[in-house]
Amino acid sequence: MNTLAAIGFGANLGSKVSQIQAARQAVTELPNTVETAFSPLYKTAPHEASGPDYINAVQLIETALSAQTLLGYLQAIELAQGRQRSFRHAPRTLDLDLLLFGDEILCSASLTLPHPRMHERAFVLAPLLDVWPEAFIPGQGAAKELLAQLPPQAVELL
Ligand code: PH2
Ligand code: MG
Ligand code: MG
Repeated sequence: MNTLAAIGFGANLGSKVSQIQAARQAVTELPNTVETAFSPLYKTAPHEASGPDYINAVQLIETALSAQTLLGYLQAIELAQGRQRSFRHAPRTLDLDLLLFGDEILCSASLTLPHPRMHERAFVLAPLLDVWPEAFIPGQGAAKELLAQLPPQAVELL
């Protein structure tokens, strides 16, 4: 059975746009997975983090993979594109976050669904709404209303 999943893309080191494009292609090539939408790219100020501006985007996929298997693939793509894990929220060449996996709510050692901070992040909600205006975050509410309630964050179309 296929599940509709949302993946957040971020990069603030290196060739940010080409890294996001390469990662998009890599996700599209995962087994039993098809892309259904890819948002415009956004230039965003680091949120609760330091370093250069980010490029952010959101991809929707339909997949027959499990959430845990998909997460493993996303982490492998991050590593293949030079991701290093030095400290929390450190600048990175590529960050792929599993945001939503159907309407699953999950809290395991390796994966929390929905992504635990997505509802506070304009750099996630704005591109998510571009591709899915009715997006609903289980346990939080409608993405549109959540974005409207956030304090201003520097998020602009690239
Ligand atoms: N990711 C973070 C922390 N802060 N800020 C922006 N603008 N974009 C990000 O992708 C981002 C962030 C941790 O993953
Ligand atoms: Mg992240
Ligand atoms: Mg991440």
